[in-house]
Parts: sequence; structure tokens; C-alpha cells
Amino acid sequence: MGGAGLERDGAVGIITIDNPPVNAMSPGLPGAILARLAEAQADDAVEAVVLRGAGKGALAGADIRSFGTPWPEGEPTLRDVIAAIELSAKPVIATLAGYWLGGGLELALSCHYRVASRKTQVGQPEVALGFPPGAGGTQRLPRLAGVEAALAMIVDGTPVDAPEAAEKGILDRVIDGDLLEGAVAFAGERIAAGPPHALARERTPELRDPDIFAATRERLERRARGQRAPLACLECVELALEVPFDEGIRRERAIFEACMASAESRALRHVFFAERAVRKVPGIGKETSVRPIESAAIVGAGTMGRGIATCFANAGISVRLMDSDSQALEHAMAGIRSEYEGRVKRGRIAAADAEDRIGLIEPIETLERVAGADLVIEAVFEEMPLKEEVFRALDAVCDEGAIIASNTSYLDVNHLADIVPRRRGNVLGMHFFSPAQVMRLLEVVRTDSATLEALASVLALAKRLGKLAVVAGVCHGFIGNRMLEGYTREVRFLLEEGASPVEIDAALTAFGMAMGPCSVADLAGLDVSWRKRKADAHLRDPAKRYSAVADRLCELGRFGQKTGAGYYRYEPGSRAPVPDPEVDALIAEVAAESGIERRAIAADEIVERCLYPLVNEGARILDEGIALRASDIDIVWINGYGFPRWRGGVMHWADEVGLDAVHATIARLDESGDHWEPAPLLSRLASEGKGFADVDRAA
Ligand code: 3H9
Repeated sequence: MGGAGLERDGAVGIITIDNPPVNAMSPGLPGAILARLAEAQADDAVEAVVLRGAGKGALAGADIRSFGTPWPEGEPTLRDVIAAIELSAKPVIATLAGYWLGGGLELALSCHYRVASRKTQVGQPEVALGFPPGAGGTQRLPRLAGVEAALAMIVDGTPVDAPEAAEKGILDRVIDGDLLEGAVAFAGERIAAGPPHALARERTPELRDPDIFAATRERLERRARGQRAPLACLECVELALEVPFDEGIRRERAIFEACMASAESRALRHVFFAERAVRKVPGIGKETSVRPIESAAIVGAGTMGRGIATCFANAGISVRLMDSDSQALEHAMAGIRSEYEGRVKRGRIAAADAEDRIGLIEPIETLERVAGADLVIEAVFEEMPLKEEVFRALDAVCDEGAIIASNTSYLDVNHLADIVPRRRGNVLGMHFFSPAQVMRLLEVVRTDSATLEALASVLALAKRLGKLAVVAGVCHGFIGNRMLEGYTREVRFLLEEGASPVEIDAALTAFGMAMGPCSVADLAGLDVSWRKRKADAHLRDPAKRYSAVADRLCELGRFGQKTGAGYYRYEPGSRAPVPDPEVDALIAEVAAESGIERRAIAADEIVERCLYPLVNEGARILDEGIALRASDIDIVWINGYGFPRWRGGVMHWADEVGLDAVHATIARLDESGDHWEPAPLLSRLASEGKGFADVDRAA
């Protein structure tokens, strides 16, 4: 709950809001601020008030944890504080440091003046939580910053730094040096200047570009497909121009409350906490020792190896890229260079910085030269005998204490640890997603023998690399790819049963997936999984249904975009998928061979058939302890597989649907299909009327 204190410095009353770690507005805190404001008003010696945050000075806005439970009856709210400030005859100077976000910025906007330290960030990030600002931000910000700037900040949710905020008119002064001293001096100036002390609400919002709303609406309809909050933000800012201030405030509040109650907002708030929970690994804390990783080596200069090397260079860590094939190595280095040059051309990076980063990547041709690296990542072909060979060779050359990681996406990392018994504690999996230099997700695969120190060191490194690391246990495909198998299997079955690639992709993109599965397969290349299916053919249960659709496409050389044809056809130089009658005929032929009668399949069925296998396998993964918590699975699917963030991830979405309903459908499908046996955890939770979130809490 926290509190607020009042001190006096000459004629300036200083109210300090104190609710660690980020001074969020929990119930009780607004009441405490109101009480201090009243004391300052009553004290004749106080002529101006400075309002600031304790600790690092941040005000992160409303307490997100308190959403979803009713605000305690009779307890003052942030809006009461805002009203009191606007009634104050004594000027109130918000003094910003760190992050002033959401309700924090709204509080500042209601003050007579705002000063900030140079490194402060201000923003209205509410849209990322599924609602517009609800304490007047959409009405006050356009009056201070102008409509265009306010619209961008509120609709996109991206914060701006203090100098930019000052330029936009949000801040009155940026203070270098001691912030409190500067704020008190500023207050002194305002006292000396005397009234009027203008409020944002008294101003008229300035609009320069009358087309801005139409253009933004059009952009959102494309980019934020299926979501309510970004358009709600736009509607609220439009109100600032259309209706008087107080009516704008009332209507903003109504829209805020409706959005807050939506499934979209529940999902996005879930993701906010999931992103923070994922960093917490039982047994690892501040006291866990972490090995510094100053140099790394990557074995294998294919697409993944090259991408991973780039990640290290981007983080300023020197890295050796090893491949015994000198041509492959040359090709990789040329690719890295051309990618950096592209980024220089697009203005993303300065030419000198690009050169520095390229300079951090040293191509080497022999394994002996990885000696001395603190971390070695094996990124050779996905074949166990090859990986075993590399691990044996690394055992001979690596320093004692070096961490050896495999970038495998499926294989048994415990087995790889066994190849190097004396280093077992230092072997882990680091499953990067392609393109490695772009994708934020990293599955850190924890072997049975990995030490906490090795795990903590890799997690700390992941943070330096800017990755969102999710710890996964060892199993075939870990979290993400293990779940993916059921998804792609059902796509093929649905094709045989009568759905076209276009229908499947449309159903899933309408659900919110970033791309449809047939388009994804064409982009990634169908040959990779074909090779894997052929290698694993002996493991397949011949009694179970198997679809040959994808194999048959590959037999025709249709490997996807790279060959100009896969599930779709592609015109030369184009990435736009064109439906192909040849594919329709091939699918019909495969279906006939298997005696499948084809039928029209509705979008809802496509979504359930494709996504429920994810839920079912996710339940097994959670039950087996492969994932530490259900929300970690959500993080994997949102960041690695294009699952819509605003649906909260696979497991949260299933909770929203209701596990009893999900279970009932899976049980029904199990009666006629042979891949649908409900996971025991799913059955149990469904029968108990619980959700996956209940398992999280128990963990
Ligand atoms: C709002 O204001 C609505 C209004 O318009 C209307 C009101 C009427 N609440 O991220 P970190 C916790 S909506 C509760 O690791 P960092 C966080 O969970 C709000 N808890 O630190 C974590 O806890 P734990 C609009 C919060 O330094 C700890 O603080 N505001 C809140 O990397 C540290 O957080 C936002 O959307 C909160 N508001 O980043 C801002 N904020 O240790 C949300 C943080 O138990 N917050 N926590 O895991 C942020 O973006 C970042 O936390 C911030 C600090 C940039 C502030």
C-alpha cells in the first residue's frame, strides 16, 4: 500500500510518494497523498508543492495487480488526487525521475508544472495492457503536447525521454544535476512569478493534421487486427477535440472501464506478469554465482551459427565463428557484412558501429581455436552423430569451466552432456529461433546435470544478448517445437479432410496468429521437416493416421518460397502466396488414397483442431515439469510462434475458453481420432473446474 510524506524546504512543501518498488498507486496510497496535500494547503508557510516519487523517483501508474478486484469501498482514488491538485490554489510541481508512466504521467499532467531529470521516460503505455489511459491522459496530453504527438504516444504506448517530452511541451524543464534542488528552485521561481498557474485542462488541444485520425485508424486496422484497445485509445483522443473537457473525461472513463473488463485486457495483463515471472527460476537468486562470459565461440557457420554470432557482436561480446568448410565460413562472413551494411543504409546503425561489431566476429577454421572461449555454442546440422562428434572434439580443446551449449531444436541434450562426462555440469541447450539475431525468444534447455551456476550464467548472458529466456527441461522439441508437432499434424489432416491452405491460413490469422501455418511452412522451407520425418519414420506408429500431404509436395520439389512453390505458388521475386490448383489436386489425390471423404470445414473447427493440440501438449509439458509454469509456455508461443499476445498465449487462452469446454472437445475428437488422448492434467483441472493459472499459483 505504501504511504506519502511531507517535508518543507522554505516555502516549498515536498510530498514524497513511497510504495516500492515502482510507487504504483495501490489502494491506500491516493488517500495518503490527499492527506499530505491537505496538510500542505493548510500550512500557510507553504506556497508551492513539489510532488515526487521515493527511491529512484519512478511512478509506474496504477497498480496492475489490483485490477480485476474491486477498489475498496470509500477508499480515495488517483482521480481524487488529480481533482484535488486541480483545485489547489498553490502551484503543484510534478518532479519526475526514472519512469513516469500511465497513471503516473496522468498525475503529472494534472499538476501546474512538470520538471524532470534528463534520463526520465514518460509515457502512456496502457494500450499494452488492453485499455486506454483512464485518469484523463487522453484529454490532458493532447492539450499539452498537441494532438498528433499525444495520439502517437497513447495509441502506440511508446514512452519518450525527457528532452523529447520537453520539446513536445509535456515538461516545463529538464534538470541536470540534483533533481530535488532543481525542482525546489523551479518552485521558487513560480512563487516569485505568482499566478496564474495554468492547468492543462484550461488549454485547447492543437490539431495540425486533420487527416491524422483517418490515417491512424487505417494503420491500426491493418496492424492491430482483432484488438479493441488501440482503436479505443484513438476514440478517446478524438474526444479531446470533439467535446468539452469534463465530458471527455467522463467518456474516457467509460471506455477505459469497458476495455478493462475485456478478455483482451485480461490477456495482456497476464502477459505483463508472465514476462516478469519467466525470469524467476527456483534456486537461482542474487546469491547464485554467475560466471562472466567475455568471449564466445560458435561451431557451425550455417544460418543459425551466423545469426547467433551476430547476437554476440550486437551485445559487444567478442565471438569466434568456426567452420571447417572455408567456403561456408566466407559465405557466412559476407552475409554478416551485407546484413550490417543493409542496417547502415536503413539508418538503423552508424557505419562505424557496424564495423566495430563485424570486428568482434573472428572467422576460424579449426576447432582447436575455440580454446579459451568462456562459452561455446554448437550449431551444426541437426544430426545426433555429428553433434556427438563435435562435443567429443570440444571436450579435448575447451578450457575447464567453459560452458558448452547446443543449439539443437529437438535433440536430447542430456545425451550430449553424457558425451562429455567430466563437463556434464556445464552442458546446456540454447535453442535460438530463426533469424537468431532478430527473434527475442531463447529456450534455455536445462539438462539433468547442469549446475545452477551454469544455468544462472547462461540466463545472465541471455539478458545481455537482449533475449527473453525461458527455461525448459529436456524432451523431444522442448516446449515450443514439441507443441508444434500437433499443430502441423492437424493442418495436414484438415487439408485431407477438405480445407484449403487459404482457408486454414485465413482461419488462423483471423484468430490472430501472425501468419497462417501453410504460409509459415512455405517461408521456413518444407524440406527441413521432411528430412526429419524421413529420419524418424521408423519411430512412427504404423497403426496411427499419417498424412503424406507435405511429403508429396516435397517429392515434387515444392520446398516453399525458396523454390517458388510449396503450399502456394510464388511469382519470381514475390513473397505473395498464390493459391495453386496443382496443390488442391494433389491433396484430393492423397485424401482419396486414404479413403477420406472431403467436406467443407468451418473456420471455428479449423481453429479448434489446430490449437487444441497445443493446449493438450502444453498440459503434458507442464505436468512433466518441462516448463516451470503455464505462463512460461505462453511466453514461448507468443515470442517464438506468432501466437497473439492479446490472447495471452496458448495456456491463458485455454483458461479463458474454459478447460471443461476444451477438454470436452478433445475427448470428443479422441473418440474418432488417434492423436487426441486428453492429457491427465487437463482432465484433472477440467473436472475440478480449475485453470492452468491455478497450477501456476501452486508452483
Ligand atoms: C494505469 O496506470 C491506468 C491509468 O491510466 C488509470 C488509472 C485509474 N503495478 O518491470 P520490472 C512490478 S495502468 C504493479 O521488473 P523494470 C513488476 O511486476 C499502468 N506492479 O522493473 C515487478 O514486480 P516483481 C500503466 C508493477 O525496472 C517490479 O514492479 N503503467 C507495476 O525493468 C519491477 O518491475 C505501466 O504499464 C505496476 N504498474 O521496469 C508501467 N509496474 O519484482 C508498467 C511494475 O514482483 N511497468 N511493477 O516481478 C513497467 O513498464 C516497468 O515495470 C517499469 C520498470 C518500466 C516501470
